Amino acid sequence: MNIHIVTSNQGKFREMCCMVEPLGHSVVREEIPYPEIQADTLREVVRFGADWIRDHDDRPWMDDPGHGFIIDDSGIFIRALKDFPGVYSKHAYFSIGKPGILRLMDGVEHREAIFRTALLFSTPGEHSLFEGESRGTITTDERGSLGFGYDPIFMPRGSHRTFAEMDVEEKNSFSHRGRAMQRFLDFLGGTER
Ligand code: ITT
Repeated sequence: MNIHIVTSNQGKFREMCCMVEPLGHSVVREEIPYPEIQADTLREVVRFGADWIRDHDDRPWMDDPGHGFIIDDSGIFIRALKDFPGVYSKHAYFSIGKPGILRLMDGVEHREAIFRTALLFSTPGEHSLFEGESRGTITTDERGSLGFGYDPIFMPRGSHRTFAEMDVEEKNSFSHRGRAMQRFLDFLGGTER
């Protein structure tokens, strides 16, 4: 399968490539700016985005059944903040950033959070949705320099290190995106068998 990963985020691309390439699929990154609607769920965001891309983009491979594209919308849902930033994760990242999140969590004892990914794979005539989540906690300070986004402040359950203290393979083994990708790859394996 030829897989086109539509993302502006190099970090996401690296994580997905790392899981897909060893299976022999060809992977390319596509910069197709699509509107990210403000919706209640990540699922709605990727469904709208994929429909929009199919309606507005006419790259030659779009109609080839041997080619499909992926879009991924992710967010971090912090229980003590009533699931904020959640679907607003991108906006929060560029406004208050990680320091702002840590300030909101100042003195908070119960620091549980869930990272979620909705990943949509689109081939001509079919959309398939895969989800993944990773439960963990928000740290009290930033730790680590790997990864991207909120990685330095999220520690998955079962580890004493943040995602930013893990290499790509290790993060994938714990992460929301790694789990959604695994579901996608299982699906792909099933359809190609
Ligand atoms: P796209 O072009 O693929 O949409 P994006 O960076 O806009 O890339 P999202 O809307 O899915 O991606 O992400 C919302 C925010 O959450 C954004 O600030 C990301 O940096 C951050 N984020 C997403 N996945 C993450 C992960 O695995 N680890 C840390 N931060 C993440």
